[in-house]
Amino acid sequence: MIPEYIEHIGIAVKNLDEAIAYYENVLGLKCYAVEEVKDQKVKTAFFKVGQTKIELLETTDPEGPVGKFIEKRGEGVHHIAFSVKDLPEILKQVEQKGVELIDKIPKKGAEELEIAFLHPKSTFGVLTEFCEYKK
Ligand code: CMX
Repeated sequence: MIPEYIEHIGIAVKNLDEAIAYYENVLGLKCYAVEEVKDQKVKTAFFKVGQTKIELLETTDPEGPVGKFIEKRGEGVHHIAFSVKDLPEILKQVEQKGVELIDKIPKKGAEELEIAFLHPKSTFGVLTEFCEYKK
């Protein structure tokens, strides 16, 4: 299993509009999409940096994963996402290697991606996402 590239880096923020303004006005990037992912209890904003994206994450629920993360650890890098081919098969392989999966079956993420997370306790403290375009 070799990830193709870093699809995105997820960054937890308290206020999406304020964070978007920073990425646009200071870094000069353009926010090309804002999307709510109900299943993940987040509102997301996307920027492209070459082939990789920055995904800003604002929680829509204090009890959601990003709400709890900000409460416990504050704003900052929340996860790293690798683009892969044949996500279901890769999840099986990774689990066989003793890594704890958060999602055994891929879910629908932002941007019509199929996504699945590995537990940060199994990945040296980095919440790791695999994602695959199905279209
Ligand atoms: N990165 C690294 N460590 C993290 C973490 C993160 N993003 N989120 C939580 N942790 C740590 C916690 O600090 C805690 O560590 P300690 O035990 O040392 O305190 C440990 O993981 C367990 O945390 P917890 O609070 O007991 O468990 P949670 O209920 O917060 O769940 C996690 C943590 C990772 C299982 C949960 O956040 C999850 O299922 N995440 C996957 C889904 C997700 O993050 N969705 C949002 C993004 C969606 C998108 O990109 O579209």
